Amino acid sequence: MPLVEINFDGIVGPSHNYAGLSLGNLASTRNAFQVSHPRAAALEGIEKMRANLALGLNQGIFLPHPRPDRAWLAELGTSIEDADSALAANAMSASAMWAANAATVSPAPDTSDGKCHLTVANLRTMPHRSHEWPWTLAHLRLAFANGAFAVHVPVPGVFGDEGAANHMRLATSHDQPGVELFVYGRTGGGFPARQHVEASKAIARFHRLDPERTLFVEQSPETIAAGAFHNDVVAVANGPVLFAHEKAFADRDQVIGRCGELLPGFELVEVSDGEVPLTDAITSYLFNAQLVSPPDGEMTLILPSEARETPTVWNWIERHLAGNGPIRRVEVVDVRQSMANGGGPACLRLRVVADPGTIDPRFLVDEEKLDRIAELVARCWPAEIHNDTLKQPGLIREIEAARAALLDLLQLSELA
Ligand code: SUG
Repeated sequence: MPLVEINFDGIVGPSHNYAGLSLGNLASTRNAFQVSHPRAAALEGIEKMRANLALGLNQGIFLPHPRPDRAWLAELGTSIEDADSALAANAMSASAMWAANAATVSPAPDTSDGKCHLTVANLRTMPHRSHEWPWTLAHLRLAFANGAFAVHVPVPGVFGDEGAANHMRLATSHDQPGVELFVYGRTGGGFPARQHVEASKAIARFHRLDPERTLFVEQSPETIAAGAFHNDVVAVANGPVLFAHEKAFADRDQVIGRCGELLPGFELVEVSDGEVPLTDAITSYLFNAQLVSPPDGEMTLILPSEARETPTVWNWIERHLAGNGPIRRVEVVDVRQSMANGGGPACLRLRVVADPGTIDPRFLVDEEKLDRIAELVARCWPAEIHNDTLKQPGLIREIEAARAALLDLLQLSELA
């Protein structure tokens, strides 16, 4: 079986809530303490996966992590019963749903040992995300146990790493050697720069990448200050195409020049600030789209519905489709519950280029498996969560039972 791209989506967990935990992520701050709808959120995510399957794409899943994270609270000398409300919110976050932050992935054609390398992200900048990695590692060690993969532990927490959200790959096609771009931020602005260049460099070494085909690119401080807390809020790549806002990178000309030199057939689809101001790009998540190559060959952009509701963005899309640019089709998906925490279609997925036959089939889905997961979600996920009830024993029991039922359904007791 040839190497294909598989999108692994994080199933939205039963504790999904709005706690305003991510400074610099404007949606998270804006929606702090709103009532969340975990059941609707998970069903939205499942519908997005169905849309991917309908395009003929391969689809995988990652599971919600145990919440509250009792082990993490114990490491802090407390428990969910005794923790104050701020710490309890950090232990209850369903943030592992944003699988783009799970790991950085370098497909086999790019690595000197011919393995697909994955490094789990340490996510150390935000306390509520800093305790995801042990469970992410457990997932990846199961899903990618085959010798075709090498799974690495996170780089030391002194250097922040947020995974694939700050990493892009350009290649003539998925199974050809690519050019990998690691995008980092410089500290010093009003909002945290969550990706450190030393973390990116360490990952490139562990992944045995060709230094000649690996670029370390600074994200423009202006975009971080405007609320683009990850590169994937202002740029996305697929095959030989880089789709980016003109302000995405600190040194735009150098990045574009190097990509052109390194990749024959490189195509830039750039959106100017005059066409779509940075603020519109960030609120609509135009670039936090999944840019994919379905088997019919029509490169497709999977956008959140907020993009259709933003006039500058939708006008740009209509103009692009009417012209002869590389993006030939647009699919609109409703992931509003995730968007309200700053997570668009691209945040919800981790891309892995691999032979599906080498992956533990429990982590792969088809329509029928999604039907069964959706039925369980509709039955077991809380309908809504008011942020001031996060410590209620009844809610916690419901959340823990929901996850246990999902592990049972998917026969993944190793993750209990
Ligand atoms: O890390 N939001 C996530 C959103 C992650 C989006 N991922 C990508 N861009 N790839 C974050 O900021 C909000 C949680 C809260 O406030 O309750 C949150 O964690």
